[in-house]
Amino acid sequence: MGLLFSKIWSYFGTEEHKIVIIGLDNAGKTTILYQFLMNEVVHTSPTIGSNVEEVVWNNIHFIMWDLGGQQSLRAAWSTYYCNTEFVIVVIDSTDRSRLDLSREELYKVLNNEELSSAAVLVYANKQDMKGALTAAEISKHLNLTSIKKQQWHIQACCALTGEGLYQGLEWICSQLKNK
Ligand SMILES: Nc1nc2c(ncn2[C@@H]2O[C@H](COP(=O)(O)OP(=O)(O)OP(=O)(O)O)[C@@H](O)[C@H]2O)c(=O)[nH]1
Ligand SMILES: [Mg+2]
Repeated sequence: MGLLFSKIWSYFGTEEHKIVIIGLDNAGKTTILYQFLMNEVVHTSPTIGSNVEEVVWNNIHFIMWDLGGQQSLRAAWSTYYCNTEFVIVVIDSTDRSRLDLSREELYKVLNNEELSSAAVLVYANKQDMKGALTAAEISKHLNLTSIKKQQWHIQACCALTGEGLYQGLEWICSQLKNK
């Protein structure tokens, strides 16, 4: 009965799926959140704490938590993980000098017990910029193929134009169908 009820509930699109968006400061997390919400580029300043918005796409409701990425704020990321179904990791594809740091932070996040069954979408953002690494290069640098516990996917994108963002969301939806 419980299962039937949850299927009907999800059919009517009122079930909410929690997403946390993480990544180093300046990666483009807040820009991505507001592209999803309003289909436009908003002026951002560094996030202190978090932003949370409900994004509805194809009748699927997502609660998206965009977390501030500055070093002093990263220790607080884990306080947001409870009941998280998806982790979006945003990488500034031009920020070569901090890719090692991004990798370190990524594996700290993925090793958290509360995220052991979450699925992971990596956005290789800022593809519009000269010298941006490709998604394949970023995948290699982050050693994504070593992720065994979680499902993962990498998507090239540009938060300013929105290019690639919905392909990423489509992957998330495909994971929901597999559940
Ligand atoms: N060229 C380019 N700039 C981008 C893109 N995405 C974001 N930016 C710019 O990058 C800067 C930082 O974007 P934010 O969205 O504030 O970054 P954030 O990850 O939320 O940063 P914190 O809140 O400090 O963690 C802003 O000036 C954005 O306009 C992109 O795809 N291309
Ligand atoms: Mg921000």
